[in-house]
Amino acid sequence: MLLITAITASCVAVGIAMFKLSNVRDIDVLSVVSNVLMKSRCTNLMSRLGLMDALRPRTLSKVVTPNGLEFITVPNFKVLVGHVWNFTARENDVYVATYPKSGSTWVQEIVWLICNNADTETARDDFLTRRSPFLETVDVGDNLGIQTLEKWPLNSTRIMKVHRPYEILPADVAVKKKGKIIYVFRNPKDVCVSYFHFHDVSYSLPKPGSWAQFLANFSVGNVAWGDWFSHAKRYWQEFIKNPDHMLFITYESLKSDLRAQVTSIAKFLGKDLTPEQISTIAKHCSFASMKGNGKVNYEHCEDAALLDFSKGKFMRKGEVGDWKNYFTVNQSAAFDKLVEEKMRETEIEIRFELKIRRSMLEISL
Ligand code: PPS
Repeated sequence: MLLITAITASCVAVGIAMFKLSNVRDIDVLSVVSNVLMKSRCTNLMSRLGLMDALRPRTLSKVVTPNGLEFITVPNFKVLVGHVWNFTARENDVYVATYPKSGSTWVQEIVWLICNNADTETARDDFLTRRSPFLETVDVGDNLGIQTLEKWPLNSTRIMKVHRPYEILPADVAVKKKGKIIYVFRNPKDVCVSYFHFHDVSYSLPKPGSWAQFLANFSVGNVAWGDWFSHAKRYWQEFIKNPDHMLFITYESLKSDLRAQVTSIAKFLGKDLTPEQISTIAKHCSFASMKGNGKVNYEHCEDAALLDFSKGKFMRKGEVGDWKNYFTVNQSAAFDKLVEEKMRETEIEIRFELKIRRSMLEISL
């Protein structure tokens, strides 16, 4: 009798567990597993023993998105493609959209400050990855993703980072035009160099190979998040068609006149800032300031064994024109030709270097 009761109770327990598990989403499972590994310090230990490299993806994954597009991503992000497409957007959402390594962190911090009365004190109290989650990841430690965004209070502004191409943003955003998008564009030569280094630093990405190999892969879109050219072009088209829905800014203009760009982002978001607030934001968001700020420079991801800072820093150089230290004359000429061919039909002004105006030079002399 006791045995029968025990067997029945076990069957009921297994049944309940299976029912519950069948309702658990794959992204939540991924999040739980990642958090358990992190909290048990398993990944941390592996990182210290130099074993994390063994877990890096060797190849990229090609996924067909719910609207039938082919998208290149890293294996860990594969399960998220459909979830992001179905994400319920809100009118007061702000999406900081970029191709990787184009200045998302910079603009996330600027936007957060614009939306929070330039309160740098509060900003310095909490990680940017908690204040402005990444829509395309799951919640892992202090790096928040889609699950947190889904639960965010209705009356608060969700400022989030997104790297995916325009066509596969959440349908609510791409099709129904909910929320506002700020697209940050950066010249592709500097993007390629920054991305090359980041492939060494990030355990989620495959090793980059040699510079020549990486450049070849980048040129044909065989890298995570796909083809740079179509990414930039499609966002540009949206900006031309729907300037109320999207603002298009460049990394180079942020570098050359940060105050002016902060002002135009604030205007786009319908926020009034005083000249003092603009100065506060510009000062807080200079490269030197952000590089030394542990709440935005991703240092905590080293402790979480997500990034390997022995290979380089997240806030690496923050310059326009670093590509000149990597591209050979021939590589540069071939890439220029590609840019000319692929970007012909857009009017984006691509600045590969910042020209110092003569009058400015004279003033400073
Ligand atoms: S990511 O991983 O895709 O989200 O990276 P992302 O934040 O888009 O881009 C990282 C590059 O932006 C530089 N950066 C800055 N440059 C100038 N000023 C400020 N404040 C700033 N903050 C971040 C960062 O250094 C990366 O560029 P590189 O060329 O690698 O230095």
